[in-house]
Amino acid sequence: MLHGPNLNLLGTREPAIYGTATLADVDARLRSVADSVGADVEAAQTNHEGVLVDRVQQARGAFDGVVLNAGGYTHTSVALLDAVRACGLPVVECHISNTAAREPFRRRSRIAPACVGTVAGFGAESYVLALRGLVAHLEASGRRTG
Ligand code: CA2
Repeated sequence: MLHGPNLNLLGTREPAIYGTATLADVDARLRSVADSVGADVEAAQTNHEGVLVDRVQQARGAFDGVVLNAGGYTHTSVALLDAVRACGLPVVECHISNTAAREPFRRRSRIAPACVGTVAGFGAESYVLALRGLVAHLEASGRRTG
């Protein structure tokens, strides 16, 4: 699970858009859902584009797939698109808010073309749905190892 910029602020500001769950709450819930389906989740957050690129690159060989909430870099980062493409793993794009219903600049995702799918708009539950989608995708494609 990779969390991008400003998501460390979850639960502390803008609850009307991003809810009241903290990042620690999200990660704890993901671990519990992962446990229930026999998967392991490692979570990391960074505010830095290059670090996000590093993390996506490093996922290859270490994980079966990635859930990625790239935050604002979703809409701007060709570097992240290239990293998602290059990592060769299934990546599920995830957003707390319904980006399609917000400002026009949030409607375009740079990374979506390289992702297996996108979940957006379900609050913190988006992460759970994204994880379940990723596990289902791995099972259907015979790529689940853990
Ligand atoms: O809805 C999402 O998950 C987003 O990825 C969140 C990003 C935004 O730029 C994307 O368009 C959609 C922003 C993350 C900011 O997170 C905050 C959380 C609490 C308080 C302030 C910011």
